[in-house]
Amino acid sequence: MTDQIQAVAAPETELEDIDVDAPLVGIVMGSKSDMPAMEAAEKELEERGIRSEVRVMSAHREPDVVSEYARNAQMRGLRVIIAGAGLSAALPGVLAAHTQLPVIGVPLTSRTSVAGGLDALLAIAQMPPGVPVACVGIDNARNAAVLAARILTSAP
Ligand code: RP5
Repeated sequence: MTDQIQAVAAPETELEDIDVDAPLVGIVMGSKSDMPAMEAAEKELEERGIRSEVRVMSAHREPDVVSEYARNAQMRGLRVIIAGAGLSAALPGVLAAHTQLPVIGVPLTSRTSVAGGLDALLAIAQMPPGVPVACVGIDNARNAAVLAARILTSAP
């Protein structure tokens, strides 16, 4: 009898462990200086009722943090990652190297860009075959959020 009660109770315990408020979209950027441009993604997702989280981590300055975030993302319930970076914008590509989740890159016009963000756009878009990163327009974090919403609503 005790065993039967435990067998019935186990699934309830598992359900309690699932965080129903877990974010679906991770919004990541290479520097705090990217925040003003990337806030548009958070705002767009919020208006659509899509839960997101915002993190600052640099592919060049904190490669281990980026790798760990990407490796754990799917397990934590994330479904899409939006990654904004300027200059030699490695962040979206490095994230994509460590996760199977779709990654949407946002090239940013960093203060010290010598090419008005074109450097970041090429760094994000020109990924090697087999490791895709979607790329929206320069500073167009809002479009990244719209694309993330479309991915979320089209997946089964
Ligand atoms: C990139 O370098 C960041 O994404 C940012 O756009 C740019 C400059 O970073 P900070 O020097 O402002 O931290 O990695």
